[in-house]
Amino acid sequence: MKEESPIKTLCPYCGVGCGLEVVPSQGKVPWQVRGDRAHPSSQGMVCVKGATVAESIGKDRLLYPMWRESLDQDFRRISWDEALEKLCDRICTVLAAQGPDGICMYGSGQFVTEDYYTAQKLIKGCLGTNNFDANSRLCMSSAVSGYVQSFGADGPPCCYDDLEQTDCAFIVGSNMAECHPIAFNRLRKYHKKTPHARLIVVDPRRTQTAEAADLHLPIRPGTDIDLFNGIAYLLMRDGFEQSEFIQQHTSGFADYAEVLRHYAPEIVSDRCGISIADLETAARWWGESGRVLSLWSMGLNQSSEGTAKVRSLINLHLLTGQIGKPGAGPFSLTGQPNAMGGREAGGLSHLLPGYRFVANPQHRAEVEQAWGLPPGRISPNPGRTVWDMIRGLEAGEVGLFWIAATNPAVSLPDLVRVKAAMRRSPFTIYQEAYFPTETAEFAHLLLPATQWSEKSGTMTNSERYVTLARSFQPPPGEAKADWEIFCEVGRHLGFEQQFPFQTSAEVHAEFVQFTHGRPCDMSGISHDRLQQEGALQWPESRDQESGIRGQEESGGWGLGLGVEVQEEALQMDRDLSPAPCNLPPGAKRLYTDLQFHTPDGRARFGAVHSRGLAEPPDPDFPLVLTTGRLYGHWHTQTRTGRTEKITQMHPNPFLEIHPRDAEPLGIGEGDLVEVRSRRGWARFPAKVTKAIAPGTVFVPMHWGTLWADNAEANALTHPESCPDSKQPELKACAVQLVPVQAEIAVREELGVMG
Ligand SMILES: Nc1nc2c(c(=O)[nH]1)N[C@H]1C(S)=C(S)[C@@H](COP(=O)(O)OP(=O)(O)OC[C@H]3O[C@@H](n4cnc5c(=O)[nH]c(N)nc54)[C@H](O)[C@@H]3O)O[C@H]1N2
Ligand SMILES: Nc1nc2c(c(=O)[nH]1)N[C@H]1C(S)=C(S)[C@@H](COP(=O)(O)OP(=O)(O)OC[C@H]3O[C@@H](n4cnc5c(=O)[nH]c(N)nc54)[C@H](O)[C@@H]3O)O[C@H]1N2
Ligand code: SF4
Ligand SMILES: [Mo]
Repeated sequence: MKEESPIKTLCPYCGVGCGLEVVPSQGKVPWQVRGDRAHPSSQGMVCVKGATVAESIGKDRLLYPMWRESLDQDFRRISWDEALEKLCDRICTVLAAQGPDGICMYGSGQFVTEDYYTAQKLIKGCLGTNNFDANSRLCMSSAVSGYVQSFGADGPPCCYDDLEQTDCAFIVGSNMAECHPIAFNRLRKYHKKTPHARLIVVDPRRTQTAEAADLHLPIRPGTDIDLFNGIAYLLMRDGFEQSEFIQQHTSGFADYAEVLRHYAPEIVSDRCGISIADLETAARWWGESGRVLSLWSMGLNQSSEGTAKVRSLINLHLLTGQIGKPGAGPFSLTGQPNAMGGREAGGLSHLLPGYRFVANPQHRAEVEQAWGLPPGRISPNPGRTVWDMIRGLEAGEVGLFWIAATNPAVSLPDLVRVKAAMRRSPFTIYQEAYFPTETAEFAHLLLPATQWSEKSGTMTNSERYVTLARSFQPPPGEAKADWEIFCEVGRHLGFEQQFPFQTSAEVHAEFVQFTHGRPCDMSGISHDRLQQEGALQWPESRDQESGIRGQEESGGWGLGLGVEVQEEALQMDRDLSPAPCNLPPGAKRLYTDLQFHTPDGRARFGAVHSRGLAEPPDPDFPLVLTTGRLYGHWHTQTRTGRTEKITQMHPNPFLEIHPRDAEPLGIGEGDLVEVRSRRGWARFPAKVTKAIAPGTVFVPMHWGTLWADNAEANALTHPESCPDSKQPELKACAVQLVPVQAEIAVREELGVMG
């Protein structure tokens, strides 16, 4: 029998963005999923998450809108009409009583770009508040602000081919083997067969990624800036700096060089907890390699100095001219499948579509005009970040809290405080694919969302490839795509003109106009082209694709963005406004011409010292807790907790602890340990291992209250954030450990039980 031609789509899990092929199956799961060999990023490979994604799609779905007056009541099913009525009534009430800033939406890097774009139009445009933030705040925002500060614009400049062309890969704060497995496969294969290529991994844990390294630097959590400055010190000492590059293409070198004087190897080795010899080796490998590629993710971003960490890493590239050529550059690995699309569509509270900024008057005017809204409708003030939303709930300043495609009752820091705040919310809407999830407990109105396989839309991966995720089966129950819900609400509120869309292709066609002439230009990309040609990489401008078509399409939009307008915008908002992009179409790498998006075209050194952890260990809380991911599970387990192969792979949460820390506390393998921070507690069986640096313990982030009792990583974490990116320090807080047996004995002795 001849096989039906497969449906081409995209893996909805991580930012590697693997292409998938789906074929109908007679088995228990009606679809069989495999890698798409034609996809440029993944070349036919998939990891366990992508391969098993179809299994959870049909389980425990939220099928109908559900409503309750207050959180102590049960939900009852209502119609979509009733749901829209209640939602829009509430919006009007809040607008009248509190003004637009009483409305908050918290979205997700798991939106397709079309969801993101319609949400921006509704919230920032029609309703006039910038209170839209996304879980990317917990994930990518330090990378965004680091790139913007160093290069004048966001956007990872590298591509996956660089993994196979580098002489030295420097992976820092990233467990690629488990979290970006297919990108890591490409690197590992190349590394194995290329004797001269070096792999350095910087991580307090000896992860699977570190296992593959030629050199593992198990630094103390939070000491990355010391390490980078220490490496730079040695690069300078040994004459590896590229003076010509520095002179012609950078600014701020003198201040940077001044900072570096304080980072002699003895000091750095002591702060980071690594040997001078290893530090020297790392610096020598960096200096001697013709092409150096750095790769990072949450170990840098999730920090109270995340932006400074990113900038200090980029500094090393600027010092040695390691950018704008194959196999080199600072490569931020994006976490979620469409965190990139979110940035392009303006999906953080300080952004507007097309890498624009709400603080820039020119940008606001362009967007207002294109949206057919009166001048001044878009607020000049950046909106609330997600943590400001939580604070707003505490203060009674939020009248409507709308959550979509994220599970904050597991994933936000300091959950005790978050849950108390969410309990105070007068009106919470939760737009979700599954029921139950932990966040449903805090919602008044549940809106059923379609997900992967049931909705069409685009996502951009870490290397700027845009892929169309296709719908190939009907929605369950009455579920609707997020973008459809946003459009319906918009129309219900009277914004018919702004929301004429019938298909996600139409939404996409409008969105890409906003990228024309911008650094993230994808105005030449359409659903049609993606269907026919497969994934396309930006920049991909309509001008290059077809000059004539471009002109026709831009008619009346006011978004042609003449260069003079750009220059003016730059004058008004120097730090925030990237210059127009003049790269060749489909450029695999950015900055090959060494022209950066800053007003003077130069990349900027950041002269920064480390401030250390926001909550360093002390005698009461002597250990640093770090948190992260496992290969099989995805975040809060809404899908992977419902996938047999994966729950077998990772049945339980656990605490990694070094024998040197375990012994004095009498903690043995498998013993239940209570972990306490200043904010909360949780319990985990101990995994005693030398794979973690002494003084540091690790727990996975995946177990919310639905999947285990008292094993929430975020019961312990704190919300202290990077001042620039507002990204919380989810990677480090101070904790104490108490073996549960000892705990019970003490309580018995004191006669207190419970
Ligand atoms: N299997 C799986 N893959 C995923 C996801 C998932 O849930 N499961 N989620 C996706 C998402 S959204 C994201 S954001 C990415 C995250 O991908 P990663 O960032 O690779 O994953 P994490 O485990 O959060 O953290 C990475 C490492 O940072 C280290 N670390 C902690 N503190 C420090 C420090 O101070 N300095 C340094 N250098 N390292 C430190 C931790 O020990 C950890 O090994 O993964 C994506 N891929
Ligand atoms: N301690 C600690 N906490 C962390 C982190 C950490 O490393 N440590 N990492 C942080 C990071 S980087 C991230 S990205 C976050 C992730 O945290 P969350 O965003 O809370 O995690 P997910 O489980 O991915 O939640 C996504 C939800 O969207 C639903 N969903 C899927 N598709 C759709 C759709 O198309 N529409 C709608 N409406 N819903 C859909 C899923 O069912 C799921 O409930 O966690 C953060 N929290
Ligand atoms: S590497 Fe990421 S995108 Fe690729 S199959 Fe695995 S989870 Fe999906
Ligand atoms: Mo993330």
